[in-house]
Amino acid sequence: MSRSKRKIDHIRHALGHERAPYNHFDDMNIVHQSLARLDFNQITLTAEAGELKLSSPLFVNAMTGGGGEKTREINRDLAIAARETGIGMAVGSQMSAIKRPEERSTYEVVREMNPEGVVFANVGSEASLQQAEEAANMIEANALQIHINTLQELIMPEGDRDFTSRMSNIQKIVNGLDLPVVVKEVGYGMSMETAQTLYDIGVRYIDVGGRGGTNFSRVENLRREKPFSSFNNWGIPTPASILEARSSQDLHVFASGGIRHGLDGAKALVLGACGFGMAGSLLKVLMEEGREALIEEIHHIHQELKMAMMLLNASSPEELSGKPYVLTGETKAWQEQRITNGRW
Ligand code: FMN
Repeated sequence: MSRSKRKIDHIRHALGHERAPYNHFDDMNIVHQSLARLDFNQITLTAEAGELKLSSPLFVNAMTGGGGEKTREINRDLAIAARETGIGMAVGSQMSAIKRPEERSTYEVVREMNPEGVVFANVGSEASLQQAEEAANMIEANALQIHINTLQELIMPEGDRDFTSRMSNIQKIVNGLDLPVVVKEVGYGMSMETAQTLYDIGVRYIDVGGRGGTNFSRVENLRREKPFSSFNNWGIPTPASILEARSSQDLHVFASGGIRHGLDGAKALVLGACGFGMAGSLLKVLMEEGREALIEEIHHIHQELKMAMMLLNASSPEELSGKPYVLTGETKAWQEQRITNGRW
């Protein structure tokens, strides 16, 4: 199957696959505080993630490009929505444009539509430093994401099987690229061991990309004649993964995977994330209701986030970090069995 046909298939299956009604963010209750003392209109959403200055902790996470005109239109609309709402945006893997220059415009449109915005480039961990530089230059990126997606590759019949160069590739990019480099999962989450190993090779930004939203085991299984359904629930749920990553070294942790609304985003920030990405749910709004509806949805998410901040007396996203919460269910079990040296 061609790479561009695969991109379109991914979009169709990512939007179509069944999502569990339960999400691990439902295991987390932020403790309500009755004595609000802020002025709603003074609450700021500006956030800092290491060297990155963001006008909101929310960003559109990596999705597409490289699938011809359809993916160019999607990236154009996502970029316009990001510009109109002041949020960051990551493009999908640019390996296709590195291999086939005629696909470059499907990514370049993002910078054309949003000249001042924060934009993340995206490559796989098979990329060389030179390819990472090419991806970043293609869209004048402010940062680069390197995605790691081992299980997705294993389920994909045409997927990679040899990851022996992964660590050295990541290390070369982190050392050689003059931009923040975010290593990200795609829906399987990152453990404290993974976070520690990445820290040890110089990585300072990760996106935990946890389980709970778009499920690439399901997406790839829908494309297989004989699916590996036993792996459909593999992975670390996003809230548990934030706790795992934050219990380790001093990393800037972005949260993503199954964030449905501003309250889930606020919970991720309470757990110590410095920002949160949303992919599948934003794409669904764009594809089903159009660009204006997506802009309205992002404003709504910002309102929800500010409401949570108001309730917790947090005048900036950073101040949400460490606010009291109670965990139940499976997430409590993760915390009890895994977070032995946690800070929260
Ligand atoms: N992540 C990447 O790092 N690179 C990709 O090229 C990429 N392609 C994706 C394509 C689609 C259609 C979707 C829905 C997601 C893709 N992702 C990719 C993963 C997302 O960035 C994100 O990590 C994952 O979907 C979990 O977030 P969500 O539950 O909000 O969708």
